[in-house]
Amino acid sequence: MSIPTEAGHVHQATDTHCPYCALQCGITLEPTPDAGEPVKLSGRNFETNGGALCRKGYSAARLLRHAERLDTPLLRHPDGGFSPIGWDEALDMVAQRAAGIRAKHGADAVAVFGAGGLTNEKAYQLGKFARLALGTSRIDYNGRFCMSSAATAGNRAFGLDRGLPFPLADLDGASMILMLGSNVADTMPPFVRHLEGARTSGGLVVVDPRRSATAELCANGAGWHLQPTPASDLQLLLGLAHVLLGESLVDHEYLARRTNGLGALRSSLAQWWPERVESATGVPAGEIRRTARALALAARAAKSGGGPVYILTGRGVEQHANGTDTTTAAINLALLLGLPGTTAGGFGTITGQGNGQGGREHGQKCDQLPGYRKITDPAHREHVAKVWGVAPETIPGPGVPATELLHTLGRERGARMLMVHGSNPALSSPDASRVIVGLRRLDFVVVCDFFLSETAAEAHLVLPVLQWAEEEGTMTNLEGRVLRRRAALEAPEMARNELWILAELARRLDSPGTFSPEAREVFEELRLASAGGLADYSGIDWDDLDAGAAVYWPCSPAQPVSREPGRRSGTPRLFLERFSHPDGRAVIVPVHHAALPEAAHQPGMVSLVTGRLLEHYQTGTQTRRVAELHAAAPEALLEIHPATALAHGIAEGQRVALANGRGRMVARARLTAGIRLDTVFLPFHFAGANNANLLTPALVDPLSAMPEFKHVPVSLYPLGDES
Ligand SMILES: Nc1nc2c(c(=O)[nH]1)N[C@H]1C(S)=C(S)[C@@H](COP(=O)(O)OP(=O)(O)OC[C@H]3O[C@@H](n4cnc5c(=O)[nH]c(N)nc54)[C@H](O)[C@@H]3O)O[C@H]1N2
Ligand SMILES: Nc1nc2c(c(=O)[nH]1)N[C@H]1C(S)=C(S)[C@@H](COP(=O)(O)OP(=O)(O)OC[C@H]3O[C@@H](n4cnc5c(=O)[nH]c(N)nc54)[C@H](O)[C@@H]3O)O[C@H]1N2
Ligand code: SF4
Ligand SMILES: [Mo]
Repeated sequence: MSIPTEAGHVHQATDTHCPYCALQCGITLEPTPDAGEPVKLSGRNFETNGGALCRKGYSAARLLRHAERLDTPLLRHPDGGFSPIGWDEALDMVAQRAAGIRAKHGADAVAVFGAGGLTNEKAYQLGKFARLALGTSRIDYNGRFCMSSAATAGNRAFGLDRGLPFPLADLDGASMILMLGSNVADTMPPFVRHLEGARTSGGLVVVDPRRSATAELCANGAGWHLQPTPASDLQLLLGLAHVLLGESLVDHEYLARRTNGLGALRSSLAQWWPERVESATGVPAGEIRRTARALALAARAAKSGGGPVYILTGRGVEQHANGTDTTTAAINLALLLGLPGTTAGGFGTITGQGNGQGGREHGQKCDQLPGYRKITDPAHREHVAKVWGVAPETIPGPGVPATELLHTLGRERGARMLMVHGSNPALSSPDASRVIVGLRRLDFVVVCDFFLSETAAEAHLVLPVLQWAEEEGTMTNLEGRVLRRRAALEAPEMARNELWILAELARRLDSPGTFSPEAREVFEELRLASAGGLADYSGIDWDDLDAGAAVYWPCSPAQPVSREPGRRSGTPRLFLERFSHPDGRAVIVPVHHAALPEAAHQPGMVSLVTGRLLEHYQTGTQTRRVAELHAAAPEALLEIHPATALAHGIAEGQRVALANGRGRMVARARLTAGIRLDTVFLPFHFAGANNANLLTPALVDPLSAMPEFKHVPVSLYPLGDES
């Protein structure tokens, strides 16, 4: 797009998608007769949302002309505080600082942090910019905190990671759905319509230590709720698999034909009989048997024409220091039932951020190049180098994953300069105070954002970028379907398109390769770079997407795309003939329970689990600025069982300090009998003393580098109102 010159208004209705989560609900933006709000936003009948929106999506347009919107580059002065500067000066400064720090400390002294909310084009361009313009290996992104363990498990089992390997609407007719650690009723409300089939059949089973809004959907015979102790899902899943094998309820024919590894799994399950699992998880042995038998019965019925059976995971089971193995145990269960890659059901993981799927394919991950290629594979490097017009040696090797990148900032082995695009790690990282200290030690921090996030507030330079309704691009939703994000109005005069910012910086840094400021041109290059890769976009045409074609990756030029409404193109359903490992088989990886290093509680401690509220998105940079959302959820509330509260001398509404070896935060008690006695819950949407990540450890999963966000031992201290 061209650089906007004046803040303008939309002149016609524009079909686009919600800026927030991976459901990517369809919306329409129309001109408003009164100038109070820049556009009128309404739900559009799109396959994932059927016209419905949640409160966040519905109010998203209120942020487009928000009073606190950043509208000029801001430079910090030595005494704190920011003053406006011009774009040329700002970009010259970034290039000079990057070049200077690189010359002095080496290319890896400059680090880049990206995000799963960026369009495919921005994610692609950011990875290319880091490798070519900065020459650094140090790029990673917030998806490490989100989808990394599920992605690692999917790659290991199936040879390919696409969150849902089938269209979401396939769930509609399900007879049974096992939902592990996902609270879609709050995190993706329009998703709930796709659970109706399973609920009608009495087959919705939700696994969550809390009686979440999603667990509530199991009431009145719609299914049942299993309430394990936090971080014990691995044992629960081993127990379910134990029952299937012990009672000969597995699909032997499928296992023989489509999988490897059953033998090793057998011995790994031997010790996990239901009574033992009950003592590890708190889930009654009878419930474990009932669930395993119901799954087997439903899977068998599905193969003779009954409704399909799905196993789905969310962050509750994935964001653990054993997240990859726990997700693997869920995949193993689905394989034992003979579901993945069939029309009788399957396994899926529910992607979180708006472009959490595309954001993990195009090369902003430290070990990855576009098209889901590996940065360590010589053939992969050669392909991408050719598209970029450079020698393969020009592309640096693998960098370090997010937690390591952020926790070494300004330290001996760490970066001296950081560029942040689309994330607020000062709030969202584990052990966040360590990140804030690191940011303050850096020689130079540049944050691109449209609000002064807590991370931007720590920057030397803040660059104002466009919001979703002002930019063109593509996004890939939770189903692997590629969508068009469309500009409906002009941006504030001094805000800039991030593609343009990266292109301007690359030019100033004399980067090899070309950097276009136009989304469509970047998309055309992304197609070439991804061609032949696992996430192949080469057959996806921008004009087809514009015309509303439903295209799912992989899509090569050999797969013609249809624009006919209701027709799906590319690969809506993966694995129907073969899995993506060379022999076409899925791999059953036996996984084992090991006590987590932090699991040992001291007397009086409880398990803190963290997660989300309906009203707020992530660190709340955006939703805390929407008046009605702020009014509905103004501060961090601590969900605690009345009996646990009583034991700690905590009353409803009282302020409580939560503390452990890393830090201390404060929240107001909200008593609820829906949570386990040994567990408390906090959202991570709030800042300052309300930040839940002051308590989370930098403990990461050895396979995926996913941090332990969902199980933290803490002590509780009731506070007086003034303390
Ligand atoms: N309103 C809202 N919606 C969002 C977002 C948001 O910030 N706000 N963010 C988006 C993003 S990026 C993501 S990743 C998704 C996340 O979507 P979800 O995965 O649905 O969200 P969470 O609330 O993080 O976790 C889900 C559930 O896991 C449970 N849980 C915690 N620990 C455990 C455990 O050890 N075992 C089990 N079985 N369950 C556990 C929690 O109690 C919680 O109810 O939401 C997306 N949608
Ligand atoms: N304790 C705990 N911590 C967690 C989690 C948890 O469950 N518990 N969940 C983790 C998960 S799943 C995730 S995804 C992360 C999310 O946490 P973050 O990565 O911090 O994500 P956001 O809060 O969405 O921050 C995005 C920022 O980028 C800005 N922004 C939005 N779009 C763009 C854009 O296109 N370009 C630029 N430059 N800026 C943009 C927004 O204004 C905002 O300031 O948090 C993780 N942290
Ligand atoms: S569910 Fe997700 S995509 Fe849909 S309106 Fe809400 S935040 Fe937006
Ligand atoms: Mo996420």
